[in-house]
Amino acid sequence: MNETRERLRIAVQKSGRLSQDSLGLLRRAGLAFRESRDKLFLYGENMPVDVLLVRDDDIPGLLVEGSCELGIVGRNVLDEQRLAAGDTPFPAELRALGFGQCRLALAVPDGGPIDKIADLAGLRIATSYPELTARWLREQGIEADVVVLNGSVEIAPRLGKAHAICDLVSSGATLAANQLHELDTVLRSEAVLVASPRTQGAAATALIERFCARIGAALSGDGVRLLMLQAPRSALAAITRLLPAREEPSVLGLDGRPDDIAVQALCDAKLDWQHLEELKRLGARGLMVLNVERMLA
Ligand code: PRT
Ligand code: ZN
Repeated sequence: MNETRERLRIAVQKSGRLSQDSLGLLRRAGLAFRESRDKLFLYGENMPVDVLLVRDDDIPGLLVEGSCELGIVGRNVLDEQRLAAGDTPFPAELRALGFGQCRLALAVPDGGPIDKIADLAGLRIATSYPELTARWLREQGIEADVVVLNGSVEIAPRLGKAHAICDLVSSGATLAANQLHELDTVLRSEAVLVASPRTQGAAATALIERFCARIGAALSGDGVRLLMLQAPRSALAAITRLLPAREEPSVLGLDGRPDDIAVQALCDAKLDWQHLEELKRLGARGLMVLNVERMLA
């Protein structure tokens, strides 16, 4: 944000694995947008926050140059580019966002000669993440050659281009389909909210804080359920023991029914049908489970 632009810009992946979840999170944080004609820009209608839709690899650079104040990007992309940038001021990770989980893993062919990290010495490793791979090799005290490939890394061993690979894995199906297995995890990754090192001024800082509080409230509701029920007062201890509650439940008396109580409990996603059936057996009535959209402390 500068004197000519009193709005924040957040860079988000245009189309890919992080796009839907990123925009969904912004909407859950209460932001509403109007799309530009070229579909590269979303104009914030109810908060001075606009979205720039770009390739994920461009996001750290846009923040470094100050074209955007915030971004949502995979930690794998952020940390790879941070290592490549050396001493240049680089975007900081403000918080992890709970989607886009994956890991950068070192993987080797099934049934081959490599079965421990030390066996990689002197061999060739194919990856799209040369900086993170080289850092991991240094940490392991191994000298090996890193070959950069920008796609289809998993077929490199079969083509004879490399002995091992270092690639992103989520379910592991791609590795299995290519007769590879993991030897070690190089980096645990997920989508993260990042901030430009160039942002200045009290107005921008205040707006970023407000935006982050909104994101925090939207994320803190994830997986949280509000359970409401009525029950005999005598069942309270058993009910409290049973519930996967995140804090002590609120217990309220009921007018004219001294033996009964109303209970409200914030529960985590473990709350399931079995809990509800057991609550019924304990005498609970009028059970209601509501998804929590957002929470403010
Ligand atoms: O066009 P643009 O440059 O914006 O997108 P992109 O093609 O570079 O990225 P995209 O959309 O594929 O991924 C964006 C981000 O999603 C990554 O940087 C990661 O942070 C995150 N992510 C999460 C993943 C995966 N899971 C993932 N599984 N990115 C890639 N993969 C690939 C992986 O490279 C491998 O080919 O999926 C395959 C493995 O998946 P499994 O489930 O078989 O293990
Ligand atoms: Zn990309």
